[in-house]
Amino acid sequence: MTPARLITLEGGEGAGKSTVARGLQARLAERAIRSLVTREPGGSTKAEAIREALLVGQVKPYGPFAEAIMFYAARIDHIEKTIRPALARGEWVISDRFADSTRAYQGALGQIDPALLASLERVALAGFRPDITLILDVPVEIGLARAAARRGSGATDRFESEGRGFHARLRKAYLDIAEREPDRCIVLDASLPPDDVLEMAWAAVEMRALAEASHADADTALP
Ligand code: Z5A
Repeated sequence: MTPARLITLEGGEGAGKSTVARGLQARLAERAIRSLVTREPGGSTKAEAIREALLVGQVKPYGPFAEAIMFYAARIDHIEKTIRPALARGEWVISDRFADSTRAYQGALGQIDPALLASLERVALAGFRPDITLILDVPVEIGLARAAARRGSGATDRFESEGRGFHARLRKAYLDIAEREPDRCIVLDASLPPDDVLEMAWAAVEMRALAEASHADADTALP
């Protein structure tokens, strides 16, 4: 049997993560693989409550490190209540954002020593990590234009309202993560049309997660 995998989708505003998440779930279903699409911040009852506070900017006055801690409080509940149980049931999990978002966003907001963020991640995750992370890379202007078009006349949230410089630092932060962890991360050109992005995402999942799963099956098969 194919072991369940945790796939995370990362990227800046309007990169197309939710679109790819739905597409990957459909592709997995064609292979008769059950999956759960979830998101961060959120994905469990308590984490969704924390999401609300974070996105309206209630934690902003306490500074980026306090925000990082709150993202981790939500993440711990999300892992325990949603992600681990789904993996234990044999369902693949596709999470729209995960720990790299804290590295990139709270890191890009500045003033946080990367070593401090890394310590927080180490303590909170205790080695738990995604099997594969797809980083949807899109030029800042394109991502912000997509997010604005989708939002219409609705209000921007805490992070959408940050300036262009922030979003440029964010993009670089994600590319740096991918460069440091090439075994886990794959960067996709998310400026292409949705169908092309999904094709690339699916090819990456087939190559990394499904191929590894087949090898694992072969390794454990009886002669
Ligand atoms: N945050 C943080 O700071 N620290 C953390 O640790 C975590 C999160 C976990 C969550 O916002 C915020 O929390 C986020 C980071 C911060 N910052 N903001 N803002 P959210 O969950 O509300 O939003 P988001 O994660 O940024 O996602 P998004 O803006 O909704 O975008 P998306 O999921 O990447 O894109 P989409 O919904 O799939 O597509 C957006 C639009 O573009 C939509 O109209 C699509 O039809 C269109 N689209 C999608 N793909 C394409 C392509 N390929 N071509 C053309 N148009 C496309």
